[in-house]
Amino acid sequence: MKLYTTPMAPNPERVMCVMREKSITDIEIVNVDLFKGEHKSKEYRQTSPFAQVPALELDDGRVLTESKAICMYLEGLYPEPNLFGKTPEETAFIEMWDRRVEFMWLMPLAMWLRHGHPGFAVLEKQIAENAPRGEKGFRWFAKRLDAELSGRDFIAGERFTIADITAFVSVGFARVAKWKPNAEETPNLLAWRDRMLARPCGSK
Ligand SMILES: N[C@@H](CCC(=O)N[C@@H](CS)C(=O)NCC(=O)O)C(=O)O
Repeated sequence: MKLYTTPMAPNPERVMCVMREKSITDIEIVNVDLFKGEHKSKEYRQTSPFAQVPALELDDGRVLTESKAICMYLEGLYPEPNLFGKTPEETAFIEMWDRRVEFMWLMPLAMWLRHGHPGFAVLEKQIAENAPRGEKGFRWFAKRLDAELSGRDFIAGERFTIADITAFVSVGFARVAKWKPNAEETPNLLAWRDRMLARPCGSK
């Protein structure tokens, strides 16, 4: 299999984190340079019709896109360690948190950066008022998540899951906005981030 990816970009990084946690090393990595517009080429669009990364080309030539779908596929192929839940209840609670983190944290962050950071003008027709809306949503959810983490070590419960991965790639992407968890405002998030950095997911 072949994974089309881009270093530092949050959605591909979600898949790369799953690969590191599951010690998956037999997938060929192909880097696509978004800032050079390689993903918009006619050739790449034949692989990924929406011109996005990540994209996983299967051995039979079919292509799977959408980071979460790729992560779920890898979970099926490499079940250990389990990241998506072992019982209906656990799976549902993990999914609840993963969706919250993706939609209420990663997406506002993407809006903040894509509309507010000059480096992203090549990818986005920037609308200035979207940046503060995204920033506000991102900062609000950071505080909300910090409060949740005062009572547990991981985003979705008592163990590391895909929800931690989605949150961890969000924190990585937030560095571009010069945002980091800090001891004054988000101490629990800071401690959680340090736990993530000590895992395979955090090692590059
Ligand atoms: N929902 C998709 C989103 C994929 C996505 O937005 N990828 C970004 C990189 S993180 C991309 O390829 N952007 C290209 C562009 O904006 O032109 C997923 O989860 O894979």
